Amino acid sequence: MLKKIIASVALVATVAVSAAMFAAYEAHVINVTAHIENALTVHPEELKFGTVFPQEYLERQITIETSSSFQAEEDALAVSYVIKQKPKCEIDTPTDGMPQYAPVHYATHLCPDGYTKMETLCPFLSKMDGDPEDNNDTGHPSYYTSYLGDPSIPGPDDTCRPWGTEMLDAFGVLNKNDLVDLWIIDLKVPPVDGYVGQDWPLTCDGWTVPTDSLDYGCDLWIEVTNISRTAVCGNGIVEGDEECDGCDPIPCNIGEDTGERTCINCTWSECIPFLQ
Ligand SMILES: [Ca+2]
Ligand SMILES: [Ca+2]
Ligand SMILES: [Ca+2]
Repeated sequence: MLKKIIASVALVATVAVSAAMFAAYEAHVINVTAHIENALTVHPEELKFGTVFPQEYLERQITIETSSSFQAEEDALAVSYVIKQKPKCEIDTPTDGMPQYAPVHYATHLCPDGYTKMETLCPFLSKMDGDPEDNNDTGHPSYYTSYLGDPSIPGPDDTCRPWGTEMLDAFGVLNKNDLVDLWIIDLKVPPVDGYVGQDWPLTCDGWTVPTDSLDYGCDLWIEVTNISRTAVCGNGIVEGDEECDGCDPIPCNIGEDTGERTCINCTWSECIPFLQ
């Protein structure tokens, strides 16, 4: 009995010691919070081409701009994004209150329960830079190139890129000097399998849709890939504390002499007079 008591006392003592070894006598609290806002606004949220017919050529526009909260954030300099094309899902049995369409799951690319992937419109859409002046976006042209420059009038000299080549993503950048990007999304309507007319160019063989009288769909996903808060010298954009970036020299005067300042490491050099 005595032995037992000693054993349990010893046990309690051990526990008490180890508790003392890990006791905290001082605490500091770092508050971690984040207010999350979207960096981009996209208009419109839906592009409807409606009922279309083979050989028609239609264009729609979308704008992608920095959100007002991004613009208000002084040290947020640039947003990079990608425009991807993904399958579109349509409801199996229309029910009141349920949307007819749904996007695929962002990671698995599967449709939600009760929805099925539509026949795809994706390969027939282009994503073209509608405002190339900003010089920082890369679009992806249509599968169809019109020899005469007017895709609505097909001719035998028109060409298509090889069938089955993947439609690549488009890439865009917005910054404090480039707040809105304009993109042109075009649809050159292909013929239906089994109804291809003689003027559909030979290189466009295979560029068809499987069935007549059917809704085709495609979702454009605009995904932010990077937010930059640091000025990058050499990217051609004057950001943050930069005075210049990759631009031509500017004229200047020293007394009666004229000269120029050059952009060195994103700062203007002193005024260097021209040699007489
Ligand atoms: Ca642009
Ligand atoms: Ca841009
Ligand atoms: Ca820069």
